[in-house]
Amino acid sequence: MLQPSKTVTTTCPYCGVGCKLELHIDANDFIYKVTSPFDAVVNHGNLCVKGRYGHDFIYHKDRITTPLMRKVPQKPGARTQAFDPAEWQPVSWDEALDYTTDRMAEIYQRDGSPAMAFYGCAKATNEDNYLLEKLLHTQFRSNNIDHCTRLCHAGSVVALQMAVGSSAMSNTAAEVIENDVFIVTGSNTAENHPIIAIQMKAAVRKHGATLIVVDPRRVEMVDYATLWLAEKPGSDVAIFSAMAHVILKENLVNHEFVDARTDNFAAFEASMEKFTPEFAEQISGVDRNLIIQAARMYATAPKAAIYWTLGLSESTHGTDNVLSIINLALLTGQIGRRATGLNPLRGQNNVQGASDAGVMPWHYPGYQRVDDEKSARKFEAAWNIEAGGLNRKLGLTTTEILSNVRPGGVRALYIMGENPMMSEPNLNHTRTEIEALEFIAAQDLFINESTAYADVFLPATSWAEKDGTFTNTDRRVQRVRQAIAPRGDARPDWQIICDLAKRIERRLGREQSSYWDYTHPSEILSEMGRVVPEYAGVTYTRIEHEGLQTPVWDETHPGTADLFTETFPSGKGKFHALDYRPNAESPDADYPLVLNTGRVLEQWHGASMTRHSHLNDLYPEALVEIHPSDAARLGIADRQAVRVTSRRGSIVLRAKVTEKTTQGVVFIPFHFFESAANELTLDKLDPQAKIPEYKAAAVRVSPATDAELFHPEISQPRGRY
Ligand SMILES: Nc1nc2c(c(=O)[nH]1)N[C@H]1C(S)=C(S)[C@@H](COP(=O)(O)OP(=O)(O)OC[C@H]3O[C@@H](n4cnc5c(=O)[nH]c(N)nc54)[C@H](O)[C@@H]3O)O[C@H]1N2
Ligand SMILES: Nc1nc2c(c(=O)[nH]1)N[C@H]1C(S)=C(S)[C@@H](COP(=O)(O)OP(=O)(O)OC[C@H]3O[C@@H](n4cnc5c(=O)[nH]c(N)nc54)[C@H](O)[C@@H]3O)O[C@H]1N2
Ligand code: SF4
Ligand SMILES: [Mo]
Repeated sequence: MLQPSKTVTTTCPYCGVGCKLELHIDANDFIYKVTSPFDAVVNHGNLCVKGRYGHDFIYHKDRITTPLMRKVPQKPGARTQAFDPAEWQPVSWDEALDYTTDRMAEIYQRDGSPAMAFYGCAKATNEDNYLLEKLLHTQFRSNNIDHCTRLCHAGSVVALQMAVGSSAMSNTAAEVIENDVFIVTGSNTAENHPIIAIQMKAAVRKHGATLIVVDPRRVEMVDYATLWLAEKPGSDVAIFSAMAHVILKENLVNHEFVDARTDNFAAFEASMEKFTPEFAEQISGVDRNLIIQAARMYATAPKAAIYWTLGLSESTHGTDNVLSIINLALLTGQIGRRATGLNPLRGQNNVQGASDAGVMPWHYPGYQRVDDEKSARKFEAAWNIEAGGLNRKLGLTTTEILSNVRPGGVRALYIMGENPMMSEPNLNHTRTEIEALEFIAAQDLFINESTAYADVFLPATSWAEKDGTFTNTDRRVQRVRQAIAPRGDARPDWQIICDLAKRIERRLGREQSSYWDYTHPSEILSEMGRVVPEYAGVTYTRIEHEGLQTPVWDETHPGTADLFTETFPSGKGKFHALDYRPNAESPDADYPLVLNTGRVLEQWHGASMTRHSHLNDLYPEALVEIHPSDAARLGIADRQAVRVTSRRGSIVLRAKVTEKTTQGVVFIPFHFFESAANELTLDKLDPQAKIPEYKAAAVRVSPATDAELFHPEISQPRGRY
């Protein structure tokens, strides 16, 4: 019999929508029910299956709640992922932290700052992430820090910075119900931002908005669309530039906006000449008339907006893809007003916040460049570092960190809450790099495919066991509240980092320099607000009931729902001339199909959380979606085992024969270690944003047998449940 004991209001730890949760907790500290209040500004009481049912991972028996150390330290080149509990021993926090300090200090004193690298965590709070970058910057004087934003919206962030000088969503997600026309592209919104999708569906069905979907997959939002541009993967620059071509030719340009608020129009206009609808049709396979109609609808609507996710950004031309839609918004003036704008839907619950907090290799908190003398001095003063002490050299990005492991390169990796052995492209390459590391410290809730390689495991508390803040996709800083006691000896990330930082400081003879004596995360957020102007006015008192949308310039500022109403942070918005470039790998006779990878509603990335939850029962196995015409040609039946092979690797999984994917394209979710999609993807990067090509690899599919479904070559720490 459940004994209701208390209710705690907090924020969902899964996606960037940032829904408000009420956790109902019994006398045994068990969260037995999750609800949401109807007056919640983001989600109006709605929750998706993860927000409502996805929290039982906190109590899973596999959760690690004591610090662990390898009995025999791993050797570079001979690291193993096999998680044999007999090889580990539980130790005290003092022992684990002293050992981590010694190993990292030793490597730093021998090889210097290039040897050190950190991964931050978009699941953890702003406060946790702010301290993690402060630790690396101040103690190891390195900028080799990054997180999953690089694998996610890096193309969007770089393009938006180039064109408008800001990288977040320009408008508030809920404004979608006021749009007259909206474009959704490269986003499976119904599965990945389900509560925003509810609002999009209402925009169409209740408020009469017109939806245009541009996506190679027949995602659920297509059911609500007036136009579906079912393109070939990688053809976005051609499609969106052809729309610009039509707008220019038919003089649907917003000249007033272009004259007053933009730069570089002439070069852009000239580069659009070649993007005729005929040319775009040839590249994309989309009927030219659909492109022309889409252009007219978007340009002539009183209020039109663009929402996009990874289909644009996760590409070797991700920056160009996003520049092509920014060009459209500037050309038509569909930006800087309510219910318009450029809206990248951010993925993780706190990827916006971890980026704002400076867990990135080229920036301090608040996007202040590490190679800018003025900002380096500012942070030296704030963190009590001698003048010239901070490193001015741009650091390595996520994928670059795991491509530079060698003597003279990266030697030690500190992973706070990421799972690169599931999320990085071309896992065979990633595996070789991880195996060559000299030291790995992991701070997570679970042993996963990556933390299994570590020398030391520092058990962190989950979001339900700590205080802090998350910043959601529309820049809203919201409270996360401790609802239950930490499991076992687990500690909040911010406390682990402070404890470690003080030890490292002492070990390196930097006694009493930077400040690490916080008693509560609110003090950390205040410190962040003193160095990040956009957060200056965010305090725990002000966000007690509702979050505030950054920028919040001071303690009386009300927050900002819509950006760029008067001007862009860069002054004028900059048009960019574009050329079409194909994907890094195109299908050929040996590998005739395109592999598209992504997500399903019930699972989360490498699935450390969801496969330790009952959510796993809802979608327990990887399936490769294949179009009926391709399946018939290859002699593949629904649910039959098949082998999918690329130039990098090969996996076996069951087929799902469905028209959700288009002809010539197969889709695999990347959540399942036993048939990990990233064994197949390629680690080619966008030259500007350094984001990998996750959405297009050339593969072949052939029938396999059930006996081949198990992969002994992929060891499996989570094979135990
Ligand atoms: N259930 C669940 N929800 C999640 C997550 C999760 O793991 N599980 N992860 C979160 C995170 S971190 C993120 S970043 C978001 C991601 O959210 P989404 O980007 O919606 O996620 P994906 O499933 O990768 O879908 C990418 C979409 O891009 C399309 N696409 C592929 N190639 C192309 C192309 O060349 N052009 C265009 N225009 N489209 C293309 C695909 O068909 C697909 O519809 O989801 C967040 N929400
Ligand atoms: N093929 C392919 N690959 C992709 C993508 C794709 O579309 N296709 N998408 C990419 C994208 S967009 C993303 S965002 C990445 C995601 O890649 P990752 O960030 O590597 O994936 P997660 O599985 O979310 O890892 C989060 C880890 O944090 C832990 N964790 C949860 N809460 C906390 C906490 O409070 N503290 C600590 N210390 N740890 C915590 C979890 O247990 C988990 O192990 O994957 C990328 N990889
Ligand atoms: S939409 Fe996102 S934030 Fe809302 S309940 Fe679902 S996973 Fe959580
Ligand atoms: Mo992401």
